[in-house]
Amino acid sequence: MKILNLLSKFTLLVALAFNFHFSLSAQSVEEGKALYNANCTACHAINDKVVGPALKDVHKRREEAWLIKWIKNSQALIKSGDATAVQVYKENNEALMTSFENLSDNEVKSIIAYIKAESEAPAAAATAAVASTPSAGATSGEASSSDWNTAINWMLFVIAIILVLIISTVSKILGRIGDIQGKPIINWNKTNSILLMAFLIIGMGAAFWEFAAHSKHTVFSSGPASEHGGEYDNMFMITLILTGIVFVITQVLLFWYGFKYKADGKHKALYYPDNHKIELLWTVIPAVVLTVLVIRGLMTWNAMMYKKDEKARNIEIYAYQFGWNARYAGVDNKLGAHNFREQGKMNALGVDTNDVNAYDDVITNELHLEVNQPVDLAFRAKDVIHSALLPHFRVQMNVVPGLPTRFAFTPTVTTAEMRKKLNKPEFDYVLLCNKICGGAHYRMKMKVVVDTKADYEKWIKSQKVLVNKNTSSSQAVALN
Ligand code: HEC
Ligand SMILES: [Cu+2]
Repeated sequence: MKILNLLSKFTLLVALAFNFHFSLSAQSVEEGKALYNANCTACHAINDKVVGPALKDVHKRREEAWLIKWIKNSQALIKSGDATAVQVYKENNEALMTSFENLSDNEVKSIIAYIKAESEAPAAAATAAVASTPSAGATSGEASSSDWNTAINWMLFVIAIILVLIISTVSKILGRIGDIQGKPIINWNKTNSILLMAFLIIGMGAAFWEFAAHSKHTVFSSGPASEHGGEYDNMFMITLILTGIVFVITQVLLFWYGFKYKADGKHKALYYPDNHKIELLWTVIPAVVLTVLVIRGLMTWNAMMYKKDEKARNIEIYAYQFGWNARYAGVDNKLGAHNFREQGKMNALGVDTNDVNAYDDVITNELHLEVNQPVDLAFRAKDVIHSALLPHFRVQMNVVPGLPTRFAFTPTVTTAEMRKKLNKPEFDYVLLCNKICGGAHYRMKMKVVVDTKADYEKWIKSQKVLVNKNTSSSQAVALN
């Protein structure tokens, strides 16, 4: 009955996987709330003016299309001369709102759905309106489509449970009949041995097919975009090939012997207690291979981590739930000090504005790097442990609150070159979070651009420095 049990468990697993898939694609007030909390609460409240105006009933004041344009890039809308945008901007003393171009239209719509639900919640409950949001949202089209998905999920779940019950009942009945007849109806030894072979052939075939079909979609297919990346890829490939060979040999032997020595009375395995030579061989060979791999890895790691380049440009990468900032050290190439006590609405990174080194620092929402120019990234986390992953540059480093980490590297391929190479005009490098750090972890990413020297200089000049030299440090203007 083992196989049947396994089969029923598998069905359950498939049903659960579907469940997961559906809940990911459903977008709703819930999603809007998470996005709003992650991106907007620094400057907005529903009922009160904070940095930006109160957002209550904004869906009534403005058209949806206008809101999408505004939220994605308010500055562009203002510059286009849109009368409403210019007016809102003026009314708020020309304060800057962050652009959210990485949000999709649907994500913006779910934020609007959330604002709408909050606006309609009774005023008294508005501040603690968590419980009221789902029902209020059910009136909008998107929320009802997610209700639909939930219904389908439950149906799948019920079907899976019924299947499990049927399969286990049938196998019980067959077992009983076999008992009565004194001879099992299903020969499990034979069935299992055939299933073992089937598993080997299908599983191995699928693994190789997966490789052939999808490896071109991995980050390895684009080749490394950094100086140390080639060495990293070599290490990866050598390890993959060695373990791949061992994997194939051991799996084939394992399943083949299971098949060959099934208890059918014909094949009897040889009893072979021990052989020192063979034991020695299969201990020493893996030990030597692993030692070589590890030593080589350590050498690569040391070369990558402990080279100190005086010319390297200092950039701080700041991680918070849920986003990234980059802080450039400016002309002096010295990052100003920081202090968590200074963290506030207008100084999200808590930069110490009394430190002269901070005056020319530049804070951005995009990471621009100059091609062939070494950079030294210093990582800092505001809240929980994050992990900075720059897949195309083969860089990853944990970002831990209170524990400075760093990684120095040199990008070698500009964004434009990579777009041409991949034949993807919309390609962009990314910095992703690689630690499950909370509800909106999945969208914690920052666009990375590798520029030519001229483009980089143009870009950095267009950014505002943290503290205008003509104003006193206490009047610091933070950028984001
Ligand atoms: C850095 C602060 C900041 C952040 C973060 C921010 N906003 Fe704003 N927002 C503003 C300011 C300031 C204004 C007023 C217009 C201006 O001066 O640019 C504004 C205006 C708006 C308006 C127009 C209001 C009206 O009366 O028409 C909407 C809508 C809006 N924000 C939505 C959002 C949403 C949604 C988010 C989160 C995705 C967000 N904002 C994040 C600062 C911010
Ligand atoms: Cu994170």
